Amino acid sequence: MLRLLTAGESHGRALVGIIEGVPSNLELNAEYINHQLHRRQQGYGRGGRMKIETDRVEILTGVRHGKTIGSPISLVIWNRDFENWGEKMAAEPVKVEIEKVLIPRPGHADLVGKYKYGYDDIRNVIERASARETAMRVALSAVARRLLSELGVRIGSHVFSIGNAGYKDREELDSMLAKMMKLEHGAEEIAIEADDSEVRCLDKSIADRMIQQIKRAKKLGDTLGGIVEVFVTGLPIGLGSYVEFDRKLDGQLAQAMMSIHAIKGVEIGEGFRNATLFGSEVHDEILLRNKKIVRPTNRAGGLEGGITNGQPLWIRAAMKPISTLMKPLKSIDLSKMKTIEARRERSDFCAVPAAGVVAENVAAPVLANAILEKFGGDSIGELKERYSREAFFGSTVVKTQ
Ligand code: EPS
Repeated sequence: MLRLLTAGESHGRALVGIIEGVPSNLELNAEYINHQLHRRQQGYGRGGRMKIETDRVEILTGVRHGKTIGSPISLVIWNRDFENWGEKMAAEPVKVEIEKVLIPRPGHADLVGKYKYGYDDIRNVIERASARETAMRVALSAVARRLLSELGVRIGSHVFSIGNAGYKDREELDSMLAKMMKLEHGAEEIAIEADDSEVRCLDKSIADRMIQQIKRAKKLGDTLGGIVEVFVTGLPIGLGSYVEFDRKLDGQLAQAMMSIHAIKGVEIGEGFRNATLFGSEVHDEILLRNKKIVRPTNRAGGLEGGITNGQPLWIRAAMKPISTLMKPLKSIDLSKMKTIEARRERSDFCAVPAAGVVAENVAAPVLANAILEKFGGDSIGELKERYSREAFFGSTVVKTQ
C-alpha cells in the first residue's frame, strides 16, 4: 500500500516528500513529474510567486536508471524564492531582528494556528499552511498517476465555474465530456484540452467570462473561488468496499479532495443537486443490452456502495475564494489587541485552475492504493499480470440526465 508524506515551508529551502509502496520496475523519470508540476503552476489569476518559481523535482532515492526499485522514493523541489528569505527562514538562530506577523487573515489558518502551536509569530503558520505544499503533493501523486497509466487508468479535469461564471447547461457539457472520454486518452483528453485554456475551461465564451470575473476581483482587491470537476476512466469494477466505513472509496476520495487547500465542498457526481430530486430521477437504471448489463446514465458518478461500478469516476470540488485579500477584511493586531485591517500578503487572486490539476493528481494515490489492495504485486509486471487476468470492466456512459 502507498504511503505519502510531505514536508517543507513555503519560503523555506525546499519542499521534500516520500512515497513508499510503489512496485518495482515502474518506468519513472523527473520529466513525467515535472509535467504535472508545470501544469499546477499555470492559470489566470496566479500571483507573483509563480513568476519566481519553475517547480522541478529531483528524484533522490528509489529510482535507478529510469525505473523504480521498490524502495521509498524521495523527492525534492527547491524553492527559488528562498534566496529572498534567507535569514527570515533560517533553521539556525539568527542575530538580526525579524519582524513578526501578528495580524491574522480571516479565513486563513493564521489565528487558530498561532493559538494551537503557541507561536509568537504567525509566519510559522503561513509557511506550512500555504498551498505551496500542493507542489510536493502533486509530485508524489504523479508517481501514483504513472502507475495508473500503466493500467490504462486516465485522469482529467476541467474548471466548471469561477465566481458566478460557469456552465448552465449540464446536458451539453456532458455530451462533450462523453465524447472526449471515448478518445485515445480517455479522461485525460479533458485535461489535455482544458490545459489549452488559461482558466482550464473547455468553453471559450465561458472562459472569457471567467477571466473577466478574475480581472474584476483583482481590480477590487478581492479573490474568487470556483468548482472543478475530475473524471477518471479505465477503472475496473470493484475498487473500494462497503463492508467497513474506512474502506469506502468515495470517503477516501472526499478526504483527498477536502485536504486540498481552500476546498470546502466535495461531491461524487452531482451529489448536492441529486439531493433536490426524486429517487427515480437520480438512480441509474440497470438494463440488459445484447445480454450485457449496461447503465444508461452515470448520476452516481462511478461509485455505488463506496465501490467503483465501471462507469467513469466523477468528482466535483468547490474551492472557497483565497483568504488573502488586497482589500482586507477587519482583523485584530494581536500585539495591541486593536481592530485593524488584515495583513496583505502576496498571494493568488484565483487558484481554481491550479486546484483542478491538484485534484486530478491527489486522486491518483487513492485509486492506486485501491488497485494495489485488490490486485497486489511487488513489481509492476506482477501487478499487470494479475490485473490483466482479474480486472473486470463495465460500460462507459457519462450522460447524467
Ligand atoms: C503557492 C505559493 C504561495 C502562494 C499560494 C500558493 O506563494 P507566496 O506565498 O510566496 O506568494 O502564492 O499560496 C496560497 C494561496 C496560500 O493560501 O497560502 C503555490 O506554490 O501554489
